Amino acid sequence: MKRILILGAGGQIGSELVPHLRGIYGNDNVIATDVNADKCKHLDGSGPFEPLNALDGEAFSAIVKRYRVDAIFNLVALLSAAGERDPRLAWNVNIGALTNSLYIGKDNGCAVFTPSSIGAFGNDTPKDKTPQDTLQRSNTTIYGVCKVAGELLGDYYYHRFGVDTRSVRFPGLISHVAMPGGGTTDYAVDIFYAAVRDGAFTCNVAAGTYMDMMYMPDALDAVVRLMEADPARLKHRNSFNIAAMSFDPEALAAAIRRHLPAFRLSYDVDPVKQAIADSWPNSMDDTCAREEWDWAPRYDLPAMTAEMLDRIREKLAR
Ligand code: AKB
Repeated sequence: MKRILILGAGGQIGSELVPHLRGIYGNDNVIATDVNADKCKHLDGSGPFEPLNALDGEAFSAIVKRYRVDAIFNLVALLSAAGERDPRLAWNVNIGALTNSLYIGKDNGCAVFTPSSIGAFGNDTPKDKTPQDTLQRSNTTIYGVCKVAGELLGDYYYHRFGVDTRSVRFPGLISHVAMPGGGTTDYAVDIFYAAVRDGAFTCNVAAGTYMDMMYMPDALDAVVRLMEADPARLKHRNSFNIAAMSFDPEALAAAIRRHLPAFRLSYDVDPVKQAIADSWPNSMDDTCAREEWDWAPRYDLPAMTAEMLDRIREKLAR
């Protein structure tokens, strides 16, 4: 990868992936784009930015040609809970941005990275140590339907046109830079802000609900490692299970209490989010990612919790 275009640079992943990639590939070689320029203010001056609606294929294609892009990272998505509020919009945005990335990638010789998710699994998927290749037909969310379709589309463009498409199934991502929005796993970020600010949190997902989660530095590392992996080693492409930690709200609260012993957790369960969470795996088996491109997370629950609390304390103090 020499010239990378990021779609959705102002989102939860993009806000950290853009500076991370600029640190590796050089500021001028990472072109940030977002439909909402205001969300990218924090990137000001650090490298090129173009306002872009990824659904506008002509404008998208013109930017790819102008910057001679050779890798497109499509981070545009309406997340799981937000998708249920407007399924038609979720399909149009999630599949529209991916379709444009794939055909523009094909026409311009670009590799394409697009994240899939634990949301690609559904009610009849095996819940524990969910295998890499398994049942994905029982999906109950439009977000998940888009993710399954996206995985199939990515593999189709690889087999049919030779586009170098690669993807990971991200767990819930935990970060202290940009907030997630509209996801089912958002509680695992919100809880840290509430713990530092109020010493208490009301969780919208029930005790005993286990989901895979990952700290953002590991997610950024996964993207770079996968995109730099030797293609001859890849037996899979779209998408790899990757896992780092699996916990329920009680286990997360217990980890927070090691730093803030008085922290209180209560529940006000959101039935839409709970049904989504119940349909997702408790934990994924990521053996294929470990074997095919040396995936190895660095953060477990205690290490992530300690760092999140420190960073959020600093951030709120500022
Ligand atoms: C969501 O909760 O919708 C996302 C995801 C797991 O893909 N964070």
